[in-house]
Amino acid sequence: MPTLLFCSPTDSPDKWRKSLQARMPELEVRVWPAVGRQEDIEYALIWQPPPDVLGRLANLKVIFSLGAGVDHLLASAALPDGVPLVRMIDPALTEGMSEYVLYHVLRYHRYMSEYASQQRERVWRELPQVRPMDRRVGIMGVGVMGADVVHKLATLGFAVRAWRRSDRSIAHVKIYHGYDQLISFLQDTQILVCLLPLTPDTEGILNRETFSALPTGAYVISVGRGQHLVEQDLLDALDSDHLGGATLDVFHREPLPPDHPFWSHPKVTLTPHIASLTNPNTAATHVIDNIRRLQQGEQLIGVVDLKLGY
Ligand code: NDP
Ligand code: OXD
Repeated sequence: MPTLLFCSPTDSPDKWRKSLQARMPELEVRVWPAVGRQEDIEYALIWQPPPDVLGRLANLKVIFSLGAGVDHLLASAALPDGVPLVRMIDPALTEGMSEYVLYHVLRYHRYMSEYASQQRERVWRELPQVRPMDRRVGIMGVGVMGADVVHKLATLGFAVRAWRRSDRSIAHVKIYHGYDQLISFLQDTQILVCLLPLTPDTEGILNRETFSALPTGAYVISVGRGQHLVEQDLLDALDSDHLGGATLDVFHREPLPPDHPFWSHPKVTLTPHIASLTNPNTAATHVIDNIRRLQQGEQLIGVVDLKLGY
C-alpha cells in the first residue's frame, strides 16, 4: 500500500487526507509524529518540518512541498540525497496570487491609497487618471505565478516588464534578465512586484540600491518572501518620499511582531502571508498526479533544481 507522511504545523491533516484519498483511495496517510514503520513511507508532504523528519525515511521516493516556495525545506531540513523535491503547482494557488497582485496594482494605479489618506483629512482633490498603457508594471520572477500575473496585467492593457534569470521571452512583455539588466528594469518600472523564490541569489534584493533605481513615487508589492526585503531600506525610501507606498504580504518574522513599525506606517499596507493559500481541495491533484506518474515511470511535474534553489 503506498504510504505518505504528512507534516505541517499549520495545514489540516484531516482535510488533506480526505482530498488525497478521494483521488487515490489506497493511499495510506500518516501524520507526523505518528510515523509508524519508517520503511513504509514512500512519500512526504510537508511544510516547515522539524530538521530530523526526512533523514530517517530510507524508502522515501518523493518529497512534496505544501507550498510553491521550498526555502522552508532547503533551509531547515536535511534532505536525503537523490530524492526529488517537488514544489506545489496548483491553478487555484496561481489564481489567488494573480487576484492579490492585480488588486494592489489597480489600487496604486488609480491612486486609491492617496484617496484614502485624502478622505482621512477631508480633502476633495482630483488626481490624474493615467491610462494602463502608460503605467509600467515590473514583475520580478515570471515562473508559474508571475507568468499568470503578467498575462492578466497585459490583458488589462498595462505596460508590463519582467525580470527573470534566463532570457526566455514572453509574448507582449519586455523581458530583462540577469543582474546586468536589473537596474535598467527598475528604471523602467513604476509599480514593482516581487514574485521571486528565496534563494541565496535573491535574498535582500529589495534594498536601498533597488529602491533608488525606481522612479520617484514608485510603489512596491512584496509577495515572494520576507527575506527579499531589507526592511530598514524600505522604511527609509518611504519616509524620504522616494517611494509612494508598499504592500507587504511576507516578512522576516512571521507573525509580524506587534511593535514592528510596518503595522502603523501610513504608506504600508500589510497582510498576514495570505496572498495565496494552498487549498487541499485542488492542490491534492498535483500530489496524486505525480505519485501516479512515478508509479508509471513518467517524469514528475514541478521538480526543484537543487542547485538553483527553485
Ligand atoms: P517559479 O519557480 O515558477 O518561478 C520563479 C521565477 O523567479 C522564475 O521566473 C525565475 O527565472 C525567477 N528567478 C529565480 N531566481 C532568480 C534570480 N536569481 N534572478 C532573476 N530571476 C530569478 O516560482 P512560483 O511562481 O511558483 O513562486 C514564486 C514564489 O512565490 C515562491 O517561491 C514563494 O516564495 C512565493 N509565494 C508566495 C505566496 C504568498 O502567499 N505570499 C504563495 C505562493 C508562493 P526563470 O524563469 O528565468 O527561471
Ligand atoms: C507558498 C506560500 O510558498 O504559501 O506556497 O508562501
